[in-house]
Amino acid sequence: MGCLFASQLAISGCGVTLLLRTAPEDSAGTIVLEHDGASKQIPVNLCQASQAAAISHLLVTTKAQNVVAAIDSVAPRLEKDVPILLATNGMGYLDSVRNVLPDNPVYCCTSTEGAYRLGPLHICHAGRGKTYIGSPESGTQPQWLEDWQQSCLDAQWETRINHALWHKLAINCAINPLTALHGCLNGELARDQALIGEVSRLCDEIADVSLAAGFSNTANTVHSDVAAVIAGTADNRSSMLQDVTAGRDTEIEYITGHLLRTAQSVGRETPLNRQLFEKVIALGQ
Ligand code: KPL
Repeated sequence: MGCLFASQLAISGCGVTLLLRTAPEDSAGTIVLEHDGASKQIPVNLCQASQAAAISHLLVTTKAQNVVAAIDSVAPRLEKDVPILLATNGMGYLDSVRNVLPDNPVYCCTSTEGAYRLGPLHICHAGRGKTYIGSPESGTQPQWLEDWQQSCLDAQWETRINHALWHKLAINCAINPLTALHGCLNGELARDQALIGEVSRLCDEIADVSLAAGFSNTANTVHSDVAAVIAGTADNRSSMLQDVTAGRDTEIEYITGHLLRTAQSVGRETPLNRQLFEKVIALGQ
């Protein structure tokens, strides 16, 4: 997603620098973007994060568990007014971000754009979607959003971004742990009778917590929305399955973990989600 956003912003004329963990061989880089059978080369600047010059806007597209370390690595180059946009799966990292950056305006984003990685700085833009950007702490629409809206991204301001993030989290809670544990494509969750039952029971728990936590829209639609996402992404390997297969840390702490913490704070029981959480944690040990 980082390469997709960077390439679209660069195409529309924004100066874009990709901040990397390690030093690039050359500071002039190229993102290769495949879309609709055509291949485009988009020039961008490359720089090791720890060597970055002053940053005017920071977009973070790391895995949830790496958000704070990524911000920490550039914190000395961030003036207090630099906006930070977090485009990361899951929820529950905002307090840790605030420990590092107490003053900066922080925004969150969730997107239905479809993109996957073909290699380093090489992506396929598989399907167009919408990108919702908002302030989790009740800020107002910033001017830089116009840069996003002038690009090919269909970006819009979302006043209730926490609801949009929770809705995405609910879908990820129902799909990602099961696919990671069973090593199956998303579509298998709608084909296997036992898995169909598990998805439904997960959604019952998620709906219950959503209602108690004030996310009634998600509570009302989670069963049908999860079914629609499973059908629409039937051939996908979920991001959690990909992490498990590659031996990487998963985002479980920020997906199901956040659901469990929320459930506890509103006094609801979520035994099946807890069981899956523990099993996914055990996979990484
Ligand atoms: O967001 C996803 C993920 O894999 O993280 C879904 C919607 C489940 C698509 O695979």
